[in-house]
Amino acid sequence: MGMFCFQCQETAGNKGCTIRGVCGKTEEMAKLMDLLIHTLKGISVIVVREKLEVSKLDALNGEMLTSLFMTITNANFDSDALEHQIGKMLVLRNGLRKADGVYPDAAVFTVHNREEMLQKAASVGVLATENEDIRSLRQMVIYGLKGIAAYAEHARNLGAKSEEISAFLYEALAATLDESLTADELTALVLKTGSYGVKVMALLDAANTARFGVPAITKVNIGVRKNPAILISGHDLVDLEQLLEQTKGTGVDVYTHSEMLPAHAYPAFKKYSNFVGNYGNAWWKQLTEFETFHGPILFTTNCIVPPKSEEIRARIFTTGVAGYPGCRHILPNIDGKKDFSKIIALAKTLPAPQEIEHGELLNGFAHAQVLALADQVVDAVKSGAIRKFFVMAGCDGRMKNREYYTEFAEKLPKDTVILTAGCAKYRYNKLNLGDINGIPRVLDAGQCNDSYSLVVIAQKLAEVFQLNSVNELPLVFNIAWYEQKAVIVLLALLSLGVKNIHLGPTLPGFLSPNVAKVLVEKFGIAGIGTPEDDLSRFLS
Ligand code: SF4
Ligand code: SF3
Repeated sequence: MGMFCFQCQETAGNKGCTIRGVCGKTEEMAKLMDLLIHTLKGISVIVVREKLEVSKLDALNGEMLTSLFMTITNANFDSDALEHQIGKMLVLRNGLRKADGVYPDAAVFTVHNREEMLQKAASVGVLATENEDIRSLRQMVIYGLKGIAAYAEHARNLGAKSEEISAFLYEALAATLDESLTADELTALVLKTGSYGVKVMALLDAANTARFGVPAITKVNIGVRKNPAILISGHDLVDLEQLLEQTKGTGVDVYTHSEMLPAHAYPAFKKYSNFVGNYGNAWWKQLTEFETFHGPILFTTNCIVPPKSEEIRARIFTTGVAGYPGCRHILPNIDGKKDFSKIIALAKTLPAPQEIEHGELLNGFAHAQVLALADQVVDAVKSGAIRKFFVMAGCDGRMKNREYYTEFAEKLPKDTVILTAGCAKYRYNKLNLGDINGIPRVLDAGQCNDSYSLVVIAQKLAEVFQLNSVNELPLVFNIAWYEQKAVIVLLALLSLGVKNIHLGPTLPGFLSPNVAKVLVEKFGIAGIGTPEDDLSRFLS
């Protein structure tokens, strides 16, 4: 078998991509990612075994996050960048080892070039773990760690570092090489991973709001103006801030795409008169939306879709962990500043975006804003005006079966409210579902990491209604997943004791039948059916 990857919801046949990723990942990239993860495990074993002080490993802590984040679905398609990162991590790893230490393969193997890397990778991938249940649990931990790393990297870019989270990354990665761990112990580690998911989302939430202010209800324009423009995608708000600073007064407008939409709700970005609005929809629509946008596109993180034409590739720039061969990559200076002048210069030579829709979207219902409306919300629940809340957070994707989420939202009775976060929202955020006594029926908390806000809101409601847990609220979790950040959001919810989560459009291919059974029996996890059947079940 050339490659094996089953980390995302679109994995081939819901079993695994073995020839080429449905996402566009090549066998070479898949193997380099396997080797990178193997290297990180080796580093982690050394850190844990030698009891190295994580507080003294700042540069390594950062590179661990970057490495994990680079392997998230649709973040980096550049084999050169992956090879470079493996080389960097091997140098760091070798500097940590004790001369007389006895270590596992991951901590000692050597490779000198890409060919040797690919050879080595063939024996260290996902399938190297033969027992399918242990494999499933180990991978669930690793995918959760990738999600944690993504959020921790964004927080780190804002100066918010957590040694506690880094220490857990080392502990958990090392544990995935520990042959003595039983399935029960690994299941406990999966839940512990989830608890660190809560911590990292809280860390990022605090870092974002400390720097950019508390998100407030905001109407976001979805039409266009007549100026040349840059489209910014991904999740990194520091990159957005630098782009807005550098474009102000240049005559070049800035629009958000996909997961960058929630940026409009932060007070810090409202002062930029060239920050026009959001263009388009979820990540996978980029294939057509980048054509009509006309201007350059900056990817700050996942999700990249391999561009259809050379013309579009020439307009795509990447930064941070994102990468695509042939697209220009922007590195930070030593002080973290990025020079976006090439993007701005290119924008000036290109036509303004073509309008594909017009109107406004309502945004900014993160926890502080919703809690400010708490009295109104509680009254609406008490009077029966709101019968039920549906948490429909997570990811969108290109598969046809995701039409379920649009239909589901359309069919929801008018006395129900959707709480959303992540790019899943694009399946229903333009449906004009109306409001209940002034409370919009779609409350959008922000990016996928802002699922944390939904947890805070749910916990607050449970407190107000004097309930023992959020499971007693009139609240249904109907989550859509695609990549590994959604995995950590799911694990975070499980670690908080949330039960009966519905996960779709398909259950993860990385769940072995036994592991799936545990999730069903212990946590009431279930898939989805038809919108009609599910609605009657949820509302009964
Ligand atoms: Fe396949 Fe998803 Fe892995 Fe891409 S990330 S290779 S689509 S499982
Ligand atoms: Fe979306 Fe990629 Fe997951 Fe951040 S942008 S939620 S898929």
